[in-house]
Amino acid sequence: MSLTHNEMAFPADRRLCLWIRPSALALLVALALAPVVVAWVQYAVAGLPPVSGPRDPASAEGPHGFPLWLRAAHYLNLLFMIFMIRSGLSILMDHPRLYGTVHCAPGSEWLRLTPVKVPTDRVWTAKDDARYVSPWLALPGGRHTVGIARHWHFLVALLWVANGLVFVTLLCATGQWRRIVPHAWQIVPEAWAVLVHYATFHMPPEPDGFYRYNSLQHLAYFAAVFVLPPLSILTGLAMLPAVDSRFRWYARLFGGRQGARSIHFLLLLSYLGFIAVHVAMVVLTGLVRNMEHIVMGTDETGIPGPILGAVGIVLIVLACVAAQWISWHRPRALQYAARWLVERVMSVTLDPMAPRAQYSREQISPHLWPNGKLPTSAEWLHLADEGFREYRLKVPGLVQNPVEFSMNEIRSLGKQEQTTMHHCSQGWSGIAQWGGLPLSTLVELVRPAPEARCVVFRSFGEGLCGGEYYDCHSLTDVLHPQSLLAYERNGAPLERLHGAPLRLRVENQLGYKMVKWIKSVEFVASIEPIGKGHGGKNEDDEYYDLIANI
Ligand SMILES: Nc1nc2c(c(=O)[nH]1)N[C@H]1C(S)=C(S)[C@@H](COP(=O)(O)O)O[C@H]1N2
Ligand SMILES: [Mo]
Repeated sequence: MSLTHNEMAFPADRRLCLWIRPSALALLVALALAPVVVAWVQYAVAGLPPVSGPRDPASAEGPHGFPLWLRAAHYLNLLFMIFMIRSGLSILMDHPRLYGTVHCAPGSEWLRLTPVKVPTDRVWTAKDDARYVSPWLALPGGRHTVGIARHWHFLVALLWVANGLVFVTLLCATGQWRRIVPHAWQIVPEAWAVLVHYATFHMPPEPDGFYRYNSLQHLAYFAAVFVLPPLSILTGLAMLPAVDSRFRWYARLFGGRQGARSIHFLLLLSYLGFIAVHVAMVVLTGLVRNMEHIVMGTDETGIPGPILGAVGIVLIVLACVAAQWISWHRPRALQYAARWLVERVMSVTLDPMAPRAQYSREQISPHLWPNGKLPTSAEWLHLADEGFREYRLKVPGLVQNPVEFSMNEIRSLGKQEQTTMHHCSQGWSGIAQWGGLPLSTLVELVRPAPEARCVVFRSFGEGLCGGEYYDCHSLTDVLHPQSLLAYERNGAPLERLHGAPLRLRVENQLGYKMVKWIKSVEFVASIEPIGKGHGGKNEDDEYYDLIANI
C-alpha cells in the first residue's frame, strides 16, 4: 500500500508537543532570568541607577537619521527573515528532535517537538518520525515537505546574506556603523543601568532614536547585525555534508553537526526574542514617530510613516501567501529556481571538493536511524532469503564492457573500509563503518563511453509514494575516493534494513542520494530520459535538489 502525497502532507495525527530535557530547560531559564534577578536585587538595595538623560539632539555626535539604503535593507531583512524562520520551522519538523551529539540516538535528545516515543518493537524510520506543522506557521508547513522548505531556506539565505553584506558595507562606508558598534567600554555599565530600568518596569529617559540610541539598544542592535547573523551562517555551514566530509575540524568548533544544529535553533529563538522586544519597544517609545523614522527617514510625527509601514507589512503578508501558493501549486518552478541559483553556486564552490573525513572505531554510533521502505518485491525477498547467492549486479548503459557481477565477484574485486558520518537532509546524522567496492574500480572495469556523464543507481525498493527508488550522480562524485558500493556495515554483512546486498556511500552528499538495495548501476549521457527526468525519485516526487551538498 502506498500513501498519496496528500495523506503524507496532511496526516490524521497532527498533535503538537514540546518537550525539553529538564536540565536544558533549567539552564535556559536560569540564563534568561539571571540578569532580571540581579537587576531586582540592585534595585531593592540601591535603587535605580542613573541613566544619562536625552541630550539636545543637535549636540549628539553624528551620523543621524536613517538614509534610504538603510531603510530599504531593514525592510528587506524583515521579509527575508520571515521566510527563513518559517521555512526553517518546516525543516526542523521533518526531524523534530535536537541532540547534543552526532549520534542522534532516540531518547538522547534535549528537545523534542513530537509526542512520539520511538517504538523499539518495529522499524521506525526517520520519515515515519516527521511531524505535521501548520502552513499558517511554517513554509510550506504540512508534513514531510522538507524538499520545498529547503529550497525556500537556501534561496532566501543567499538573498538575506547579500542584503546583509550590502547593509554592512554601506554601514561602514557612511559612518553609520558608529550608531551600533560599541566604541567605549563605558557602554557596558550604561547598558546595564538601562536594563535595570526595564527589568523593574521603569522607563529610563529615552533619547530620540533618530539621533542616538540608548546604550542597551546600541548593544542589542550590534548583536542583531554583527553577532547573531554571522553565527547563523557559520552554524549553517557546519551542517553541510560537503563541508563536514571535507573539513572535519570545522563542525567540531560548534560541537559537531548536531551541536551546530542546536545552536542554529537557539539562534532562531534569539531572533524571535529580539523581534518581540524590538517591536514592543518601538510601540512603547512612540509608535508613530518611530515608524516615521524607519519608513520615511524623517524625525516628525506625521501620518505617512505609519501608513506606508502598514502597507509594507501587508506586502510581506501577501509575499507569504504567494510563497504558499507556489509551494503547493508550482513546486517544480521553485525546484528549477533553486537549481538555477543555489545549485549553480554549489557546483563551483562545494561540489568539486572530494570528501575525506574519517572517524575512529570508537566513534561509531550505537544507533543509525533507518530511512526508506524495505523492498517488498518477490524478487528481492527471494534473493534475500537465499543470502543473495543468486544476486547479480547489472551494469548497463553507455559502457564498453557491460557485465554482471555476483556478490562473490564484487567481494573479490577488492574491499575498501571507511568510517564516515551520514548526513540526512531531515537533520539527523550518525557514524558507521562501511566496507565495499570503490566505485572507481567498477568504473575502470566497465569502461564508460566518453559521452557517459551520469550514473543511475536503481533500487529494488520503492519510493514513499510508490514507484522504483533511484538516484543519479555525476561521474565526478562517483569517482571520489570515498564513493563506495557498500556490502558491510560495522564489520558485518549489510543488514536488510540498511540496504542489503549493496548500498551506495557518496560521502559529500545527503542521505537520499545513497540508494539502498541496489539493483543496477547504469551509465547515461543525461538524466532527462530517466524517471520524470529530475535526477532521482525524491527529485521527481518531492522536488529535492539534484546536487545535495547542503
Ligand atoms: N532504496 C532506497 N534507498 C534509500 C532511501 C529510500 O527511501 N529507498 N532513503 C535514503 C535516505 S533519505 C537516507 S537518509 C538513507 C538512510 O540510510 P540508512 O537507512 O542506512 O540509515 O538511505 C537512502 N537510501
Ligand atoms: Mo534522508
